[in-house]
Amino acid sequence: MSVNKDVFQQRNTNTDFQSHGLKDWDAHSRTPETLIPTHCSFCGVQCGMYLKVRQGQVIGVEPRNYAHNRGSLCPKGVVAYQQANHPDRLRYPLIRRGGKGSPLERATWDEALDYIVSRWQDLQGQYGKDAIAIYSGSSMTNEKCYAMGKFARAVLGTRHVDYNGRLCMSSAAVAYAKAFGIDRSPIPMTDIPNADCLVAVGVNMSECFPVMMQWVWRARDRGASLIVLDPRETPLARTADLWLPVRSGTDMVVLNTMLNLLIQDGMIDEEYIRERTVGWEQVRETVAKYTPEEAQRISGVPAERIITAARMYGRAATSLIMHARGIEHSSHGVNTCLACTNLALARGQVGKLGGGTMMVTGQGNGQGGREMGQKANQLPGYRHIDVDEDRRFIAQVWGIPVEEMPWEGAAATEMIHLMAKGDIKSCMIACSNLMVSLPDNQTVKRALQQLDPLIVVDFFMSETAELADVVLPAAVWCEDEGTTTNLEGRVVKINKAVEPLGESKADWEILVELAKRMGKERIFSYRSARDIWNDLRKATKGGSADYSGMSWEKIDEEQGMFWPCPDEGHPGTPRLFTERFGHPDGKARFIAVEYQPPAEEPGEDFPFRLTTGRVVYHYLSGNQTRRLGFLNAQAPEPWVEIHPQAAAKLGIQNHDRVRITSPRGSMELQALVVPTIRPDTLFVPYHYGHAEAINQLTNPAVDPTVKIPEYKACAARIERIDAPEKEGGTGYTVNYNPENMPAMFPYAVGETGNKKIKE
Ligand SMILES: Nc1nc2c(c(=O)[nH]1)N[C@H]1C(S)=C(S)[C@@H](COP(=O)(O)OP(=O)(O)OC[C@H]3O[C@@H](n4cnc5c(=O)[nH]c(N)nc54)[C@H](O)[C@@H]3O)O[C@H]1N2
Ligand SMILES: Nc1nc2c(c(=O)[nH]1)N[C@H]1C(S)=C(S)[C@@H](COP(=O)(O)OP(=O)(O)OC[C@H]3O[C@@H](n4cnc5c(=O)[nH]c(N)nc54)[C@H](O)[C@@H]3O)O[C@H]1N2
Ligand code: SF4
Ligand SMILES: [Mo]
Repeated sequence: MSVNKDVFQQRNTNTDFQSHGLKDWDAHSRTPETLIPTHCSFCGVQCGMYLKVRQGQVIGVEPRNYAHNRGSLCPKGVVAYQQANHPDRLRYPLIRRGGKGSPLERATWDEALDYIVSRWQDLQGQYGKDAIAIYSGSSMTNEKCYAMGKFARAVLGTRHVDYNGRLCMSSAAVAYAKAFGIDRSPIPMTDIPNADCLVAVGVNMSECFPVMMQWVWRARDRGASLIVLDPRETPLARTADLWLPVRSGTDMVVLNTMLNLLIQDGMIDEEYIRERTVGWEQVRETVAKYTPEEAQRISGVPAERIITAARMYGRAATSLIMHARGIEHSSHGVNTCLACTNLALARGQVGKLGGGTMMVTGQGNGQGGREMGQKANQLPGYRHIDVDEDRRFIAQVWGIPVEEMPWEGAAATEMIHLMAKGDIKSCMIACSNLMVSLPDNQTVKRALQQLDPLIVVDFFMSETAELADVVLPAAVWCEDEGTTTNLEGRVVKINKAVEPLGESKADWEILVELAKRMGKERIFSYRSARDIWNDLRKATKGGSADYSGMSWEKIDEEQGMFWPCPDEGHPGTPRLFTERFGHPDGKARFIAVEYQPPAEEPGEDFPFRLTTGRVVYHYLSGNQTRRLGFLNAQAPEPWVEIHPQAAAKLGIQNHDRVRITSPRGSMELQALVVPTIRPDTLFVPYHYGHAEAINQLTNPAVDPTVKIPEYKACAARIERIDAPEKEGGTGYTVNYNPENMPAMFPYAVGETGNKKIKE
């Protein structure tokens, strides 16, 4: 571990501490004894950082010049360290000794773990192995995610293991597996500057991946054009050449229309299509009926903007479509992602330097989390649980008979139904806060209350842990080591800065303790994260996400390594598909997809489209960031964004208390009247709990293939709190005419023409 102490001591004595009137000891107490190189605990960028450690405590953070963040950190990154000594940390296990309804009381680890194991053994004896479920998360290292999947299948023998990535980018994952044969961003973010045209589809990059923006700016500096599809004029859209203010859930119609226009204008790459793809004819026939006029009617984007977008995209020599949850959180998420891959393949972009498509995966280890075998249908290395050869391989690595390997279990969203029905009797949730993050959360609450015991592993008391029968205190990220795989497929090393606080334990250690009590020590006896790393390298060998050739040391030397990396001499694979795609014939697949509306559309009672998402200050369910200093001060409660025209019609003024209601529930919050949202749309950030959780209102409809929820489109109404209740709807219909768009969106920039498109 590199310790740069001299530089620091020198810098601190030379700073202006004295000139600010601070005493010597102030300066001194901030002087780190050690700098631990590591990465941020939050989003999928996984910025490099140094943690400053003094007397066994993390006291601050310093920039680290890593290959993809180049010393930058965003507002969340600079306070992530404050989690380590936070006064709210859970320090010892808690248990409800008097059963449901009794208080959570302090327990010893032995008491808590013995209780869990004896209940699990009873339940499995009575109802079978699948009576227990594991629900995990991708903020954990690869080592922990791998341990979760192996624990569920090899120790508990249950088929029910899934994770919060199901709620995240699982639709994009399926789309890439179908189109390209491998589920990973084909290029690293450092390639973005090579693009001549960037298309951002449903990604609020400036707020959600702030440090990634530097690569977009570099492309812009080179003259790249930027097109943004989003119902809100996000900070990124405000800098774009072209903003397409698409109605939530309708992107597909715009994307298919763009492809049709490319065909009509002869802007497709015939040779690439012939040499490197299959399935083109059907796609061409399908998109032929998508006209700009019809697209305008459905999506609300003016036809001429769609035409301009197609030309801008079509003319660029190198073009890159970047997409995230705006299109993926949809009951047709897989298909909309396929509309993106179809476009990029038709332009011959995938496999090109800086071109193609890029799914912008969200969680810190969102990419690795889905490759390690904690997903219902997958085994480590991106192996498939229904393929005989894959089952045999993993059973042998784990040392269990293949007959004992469970088959595919329920997706996270389906588990809720099985809990409500009583098929799943107990669940251990680690690294997830379902009461904030799952749609229609009142149904979720009823399901979780059926479980006995519900076990939650977390380092802060969460809205979900409040319902638990047993709460186990986890270590935070800087109290353990391991690896994460960022949104590029770059594997980075997380280092341990300090010992776990209080009695808290790393998630994998908790599993080891449970396995021992279940008599499964032989197959689950890890003594360190490195033991697990070595095991997972074996387990991923030969899979599409092959980590077997990587070592922790080489990861550090190379500033991250990209999978697949099949042997120790292999340099890793930053760019995929340069020669072949992942399908056995090496070719990409065009897949014809048709527009279908969201599962719930506005009507008389619920005239608005409600969409949800993030703001820069908070992370996911907010259980971490709602406790961190200035982040919470900036956004202490949720709000609803509403366009001035809609607000005026309803007599709503900025900061008024309003009530929003969907077919599933109702909540009160503050109105933020902004000209940056479509007049028929409402937006609420989802980072809050209890009465402030927007998931009281969202639609639990899911994509049929992958079961990802439709967080981005449901029907809702809004009224001022003091407005009289009306029978049979609000009497307000949203009358939005795309032709009037410039007047409605004073900030709409249109095509500025100030960027040169390179031929
Ligand atoms: N600050 C912050 N950063 C984060 C996170 C966080 O919680 N906070 N979470 C991380 C995680 S796990 C994730 S998944 C990512 C998410 O990153 P993003 O996907 O960028 O974030 P979201 O806010 O979920 O949605 C993005 C945009 O989709 C738009 N949108 C809504 N409906 C539609 C639609 O139908 N079509 C289109 N084109 N756009 C639509 C919204 O207006 C929003 O601007 O962020 C990661 N980074
Ligand atoms: N309405 C709406 N809902 C959404 C979304 C949306 O856009 N709109 N986005 C969805 C998306 S993309 C996502 S990814 C999900 C995320 O949903 P969740 O997974 O429920 O959210 P998190 O806040 O990440 O939950 C992680 C919990 O585990 C804890 N934790 C963090 N790291 C660790 C660890 O290493 N070990 C343990 N044991 N605990 C840990 C945190 O304190 C927190 O309580 O939310 C989804 N829900
Ligand atoms: S961009 Fe993401 S990884 Fe980087 S500092 Fe911000 S939250 Fe952390
Ligand atoms: Mo996510």
